[in-house]
Amino acid sequence: MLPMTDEQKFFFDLRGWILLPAVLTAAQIEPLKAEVYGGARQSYEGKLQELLDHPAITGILTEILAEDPFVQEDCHSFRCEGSFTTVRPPGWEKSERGDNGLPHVVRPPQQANAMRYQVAGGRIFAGLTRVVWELEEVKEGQGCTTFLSGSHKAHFGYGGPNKWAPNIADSPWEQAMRDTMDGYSCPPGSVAIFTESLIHAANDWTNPDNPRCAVFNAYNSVWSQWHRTNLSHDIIMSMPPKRRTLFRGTWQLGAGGNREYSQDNRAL
Ligand SMILES: O=C(O)CCC(=O)C(=O)O
Ligand SMILES: [Fe+2]
Repeated sequence: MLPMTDEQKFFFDLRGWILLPAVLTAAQIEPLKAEVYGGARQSYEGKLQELLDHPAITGILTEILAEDPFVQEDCHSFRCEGSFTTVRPPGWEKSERGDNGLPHVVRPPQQANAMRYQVAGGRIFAGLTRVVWELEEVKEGQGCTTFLSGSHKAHFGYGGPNKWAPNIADSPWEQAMRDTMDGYSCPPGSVAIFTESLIHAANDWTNPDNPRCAVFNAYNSVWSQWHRTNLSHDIIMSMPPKRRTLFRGTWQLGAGGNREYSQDNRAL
């Protein structure tokens, strides 16, 4: 497990997202791509499950989702609560997504909530966190996920009529916000990590050279849950014991804490 560097902490706190370029080698990417192009819908089975607790991200997730006393050798100190894959051929349009590419968050960070980005006592707690594995080359401005950097710490609303809306719907500043959003270019095998309190959006895939082939995994604190788990006990049992603990029940109090996954200790 690689610890999160001070540079990564600085930029994650400042912007709400970081990119880890070229984490995977070409030889490592090939079987993962074959699974996604072959129809894998999530990252729970096959080789793709190795991405769930890949050593390049576990140190970062431990830093931004856990407290030191809960960091153990035999279990992960954070939860995985969702996964999906996407294949977007050249010409794919954001209208294929339910949200039509509307910039959104999990919950608006202007009001307190359990999924919110926080910093206290010199530590980050990132709430619902997304890890995106890009298995094909990405060129900025041609369809990657985009971010309104810094918006995870916004104190004022997005300008829309409903302060509880988890998106910028009907804001008179929509175009100005879209124009301010950042993207990234990266080689295949790179990872983007962002807090879901950050305004972010899906975009038309206009890159004519290759499809987008990406895996989106969602993580949270061992004490909180946003997504309903969509994963069978049998698939979890096919994972190594430590990886299984990503899916244990969402609680902690008790002798020895909550360190093992089992059929009657699973997040539902
Ligand atoms: O499809 C995309 O690029 C955006 C994905 C997204 O909204 C998310 O991961 O929460
Ligand atoms: Fe999203």
